[in-house]
Amino acid sequence: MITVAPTGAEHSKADVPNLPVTLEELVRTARDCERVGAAMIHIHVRDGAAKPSLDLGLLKETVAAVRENTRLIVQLSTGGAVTDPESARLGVLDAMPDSASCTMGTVNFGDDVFLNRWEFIVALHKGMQERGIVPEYEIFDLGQLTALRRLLDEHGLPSGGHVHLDLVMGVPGGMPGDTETLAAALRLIPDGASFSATGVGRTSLPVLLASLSAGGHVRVGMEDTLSYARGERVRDNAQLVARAAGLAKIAQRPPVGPEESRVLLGVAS
Ligand code: KMH
Ligand code: ZN
Repeated sequence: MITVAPTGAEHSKADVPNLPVTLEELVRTARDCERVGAAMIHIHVRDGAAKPSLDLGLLKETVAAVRENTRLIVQLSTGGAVTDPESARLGVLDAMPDSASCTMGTVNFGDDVFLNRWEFIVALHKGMQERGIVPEYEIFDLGQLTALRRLLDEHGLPSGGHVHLDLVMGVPGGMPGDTETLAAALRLIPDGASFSATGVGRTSLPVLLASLSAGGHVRVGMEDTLSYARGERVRDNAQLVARAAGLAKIAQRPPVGPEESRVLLGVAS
């Protein structure tokens, strides 16, 4: 399964003019990425000034537009930007996406701190259980896999009954994006869980290849990397998805579409 994370909250439109920030750009990106092999889209929305936003109206409009134009599994970020308050991040669930991210601990995030207190994580987990939203647990460091096991032990399985997580590797302050660390993570993944992996910046390709070889799913996109190759900027998100799909085929693990991915993740059709 290939997830595309097309926008994120960190890059500015002024610095990255090809970053999809308007609803129209996002829908076009979603369509293009579905065509070349994506099954899920991880969305951060931007406001009219291209700034990251957790406005509920915008989120609802975005979920509806992507659903209308694609069959992609729609995942909203509850991580938002490092400055977003917990209340607004929890409020994302009221947009009723198919899936939402749930980061399993606090991590240094470059010069910032991405704060995820235990009580907040539990509130997100329970909020998704109540609404029938399937979480993707975001893992920025190995100890967060231990926290995930504790969460499941104390608060039960997520909606859909299946556990899916994404290893977000190579964030300055989190775990490195390399094969050794991915292999170390495998030992800590809860039994029966599926995993995806994302390498930030120049770790994008090593992590993609390591995950494919380890039986994992993959996430790519301009949220995570703006460089396609040494000295070459990414043209658009579909370019990254197409490369991931090609490598997956070479690895004899051809991409699965949205329908098969819904069954895999326990997302209702
Ligand atoms: N923007 C980062 C602070 C998520 O989407 O859930 C958090 C993030 C994780 O991107
Ligand atoms: Zn994100």
